[in-house]
Amino acid sequence: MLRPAVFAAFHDAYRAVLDLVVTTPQYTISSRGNRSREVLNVSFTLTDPRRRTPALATRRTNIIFNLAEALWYLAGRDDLDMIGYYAPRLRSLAVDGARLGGTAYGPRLFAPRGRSQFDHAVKLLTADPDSKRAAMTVMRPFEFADLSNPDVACTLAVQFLIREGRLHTVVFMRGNDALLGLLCDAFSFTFIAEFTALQLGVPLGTYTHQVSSMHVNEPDLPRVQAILAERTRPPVMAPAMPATTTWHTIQKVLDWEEALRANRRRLSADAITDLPLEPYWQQVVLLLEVYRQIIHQPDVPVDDDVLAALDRYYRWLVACRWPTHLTKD
Ligand code: 5HM
Repeated sequence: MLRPAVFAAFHDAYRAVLDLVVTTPQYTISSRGNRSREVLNVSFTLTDPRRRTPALATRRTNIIFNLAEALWYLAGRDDLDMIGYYAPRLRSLAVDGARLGGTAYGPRLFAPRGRSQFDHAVKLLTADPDSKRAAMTVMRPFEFADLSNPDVACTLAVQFLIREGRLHTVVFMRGNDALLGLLCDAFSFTFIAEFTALQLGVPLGTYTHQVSSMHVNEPDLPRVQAILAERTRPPVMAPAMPATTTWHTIQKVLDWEEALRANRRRLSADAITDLPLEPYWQQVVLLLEVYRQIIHQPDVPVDDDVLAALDRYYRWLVACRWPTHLTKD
């Protein structure tokens, strides 16, 4: 096969990759203290990149972290203040305790605003839609030279191509943890692809993910087996990002993110519907409110009205991830 395997939804690509790596690994490796099963040169194409979250109860997907990470990238940020709130485990990667290196793709892709690699890619494709040049590099030359660097970017590059009027995205990774990193990376890059298509004013095309070393760490094998054994059929949705979405929209959502993270604001289900945002983005802010309650009011169940205002699929994901924070009835 000379071309990547094709799937509609990430759910099926994810299960296929996990199955491949644990059932027929090519190698067992041990790098930086991690023993892993590995397959080289794994790639897949998604024909519907909006179906970016797997419907797997056993995976306990943190949809709020996924959204926050994509927003953190778009914001061009590298601070732990924001991303460490959603994923405390990332704190161990920050050499100075405040900023992330290779994991922070935002400064490499989206900063400075107006002159970023992303802005140049959009300009290039606007001027020359058939261009093969709109490739943004992420890993930097010599990034691995310091052997003690705990955080070397795993993504090599992100390329956009417009073909027959649709935006196709290709992501190249040197290595990917098939259980953990793959899910987060596919989420962020398909989200960024959808935002990019809107900025270019073209429909969203396919998303292709190409990885040199696809692996699962051995301690995670039981989790992977549980995921592969799952037969759940939960509600699935793939809402489209509204066509009105601009950098201004992202900034408004980021302003809410900051206020909720700092516990300076709180939102009732009614107040959410009054926000000057499309329902799609209101749902994102609502999820951030759910997380504010989980973190800042850990002893109180998440407000039932707020949960009821969530789209069914988001509510299902929240219930899988934080069952003890919901009322029992
Ligand atoms: O030794 P190495 O630098 O490859 O360890 C980092 C590991 O983090 C990668 O091999 C990969 O398993 C995981 N990772 C990922 O899957 C890391 C990042 C951060 O750039 C990522 N996806 N986005």
